[in-house]
Amino acid sequence: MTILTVKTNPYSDQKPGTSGLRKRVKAYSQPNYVENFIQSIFDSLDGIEGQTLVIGGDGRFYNDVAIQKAIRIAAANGFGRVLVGRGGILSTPAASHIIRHYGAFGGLVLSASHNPGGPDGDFGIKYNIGNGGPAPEKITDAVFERSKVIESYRTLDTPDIDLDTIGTQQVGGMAVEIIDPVADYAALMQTLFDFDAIRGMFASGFRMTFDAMHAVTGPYAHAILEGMLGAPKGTVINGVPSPTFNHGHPDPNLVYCKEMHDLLMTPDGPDFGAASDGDGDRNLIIGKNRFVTPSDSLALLAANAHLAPGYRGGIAGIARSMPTSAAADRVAEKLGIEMHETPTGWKFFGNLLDAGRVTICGEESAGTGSNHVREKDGLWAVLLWLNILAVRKQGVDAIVREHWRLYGRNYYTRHDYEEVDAAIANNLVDDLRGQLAALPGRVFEDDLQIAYADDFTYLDPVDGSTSARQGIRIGFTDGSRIVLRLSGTGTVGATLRVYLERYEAPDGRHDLDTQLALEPLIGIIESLAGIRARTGRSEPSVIT
Ligand code: G16
Repeated sequence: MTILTVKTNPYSDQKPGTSGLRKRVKAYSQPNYVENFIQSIFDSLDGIEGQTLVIGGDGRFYNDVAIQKAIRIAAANGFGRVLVGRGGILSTPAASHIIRHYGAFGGLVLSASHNPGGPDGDFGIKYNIGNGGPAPEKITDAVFERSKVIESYRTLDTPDIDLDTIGTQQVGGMAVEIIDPVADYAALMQTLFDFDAIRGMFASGFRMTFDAMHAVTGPYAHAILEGMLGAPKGTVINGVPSPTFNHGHPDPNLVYCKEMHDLLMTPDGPDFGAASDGDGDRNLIIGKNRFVTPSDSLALLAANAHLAPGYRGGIAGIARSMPTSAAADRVAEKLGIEMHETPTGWKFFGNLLDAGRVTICGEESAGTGSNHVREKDGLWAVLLWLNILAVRKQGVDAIVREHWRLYGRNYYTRHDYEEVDAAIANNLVDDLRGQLAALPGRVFEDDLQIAYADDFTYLDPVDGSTSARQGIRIGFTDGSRIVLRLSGTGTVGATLRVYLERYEAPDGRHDLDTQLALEPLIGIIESLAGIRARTGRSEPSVIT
């Protein structure tokens, strides 16, 4: 088969963000946009000849088109084998597992995560390395540099591959294996959790709703929850992946899962509600009358992980992204294990996990996971919660309250200002950065005194690399904290994120309304940064 070398012109905007290159489908549909980016990835890797590559995505609009292109370019660049999820489907954590399980060189994950899909929605491509995790900055920086000067890409002139039939086909000299997207992942879950105990809980009448949001976790949740664990049919809702997510927004938060949240707050509602996002790596956890914030969920899962067979020997350490609340730090302290604070982005956990220094990681952005893969994992979090509920024989609310009585409560919220003019957002951050040196010592209402103010720089303790300018932190003497940073996953304008946290000791008040508890901090950041005045917004677009 003749390899075609096709001339192309570089694009200047193929800089991977927090998690791969996310753009509007319209941007991805430009001539050679996909080809340029994938060729730039392959050009930035050494030793791909004859290797195995995993390809899969969340099934969103354009997935099918991009996968066919990716297969041809992989074949023309000398890969020996690609493993593709049937129908082009692989959840992000399943892709991570498949890369590790089959010893692949790496993988292409086609997803824009929780962003909306469809012709007017978003698409994304992310490269994961052989440990199953997102490529570190060293690689994503090289890909961006390459994309700015690329002059040609390699491909083959072959018909489309049938993605729907399990088995092996040949594209040029490369084998294309279409594999079951669920089986290997489900088998892994079975090794980690006490399926008998969870099955018993369902058999004794425990009721749950899992909202797959018309996205990738549908097939996984049907197979594991309703199939292997015996949850009644109908437990999984919106379980058929749709290219547009049924015209919805597959972000498992209290805005887009409001109906489920409200149901959980009623006396007749189910005992447990959960959801996952577009590509299956995020999670939402709601108990009867109790929403669990992602930061609290991380702390609770870490404190109770030993109740699941996969973690019975204890956990080595915990890592959380910088804006995530410090609730997990208190658990690590009590357990006497390592605690790490990393920049936003799952890629920063990879080295710590590979080095065996941490077992459980989590982020305020609804992501938790462990060393079983190198991505956050929505269904994993749901299954660990189920395992804990089955063993402790208590409801979510009781478990959360008990945790606060033991460790104290970190009130926490995030205010997002979406699609803000990028210049305004950048100026706002720059101006705040300019004030940082003068802030320590300043006292505000409620005796809130600033202890430190900086722009977070991360020093990776494993490979010694540093990542600067990862978000502004303003810490107070009582443990309260304000963090402000710009999102790296938005596709239009800038998204300003403000993270607010206040600590209440074990014997303090744990029943306050979160927004009220954080009101003084909301006032302080407004007075320092002037968000509302400068953006012209009277309130955040999303509060989580
Ligand atoms: C991605 C990253 C996460 C990050 C989140 C939000 O998640 O993998 O590590 O916390 O984006 O990032 P940002 O605040 O920069 O928008 P996902 O689920 O979108 O892949």
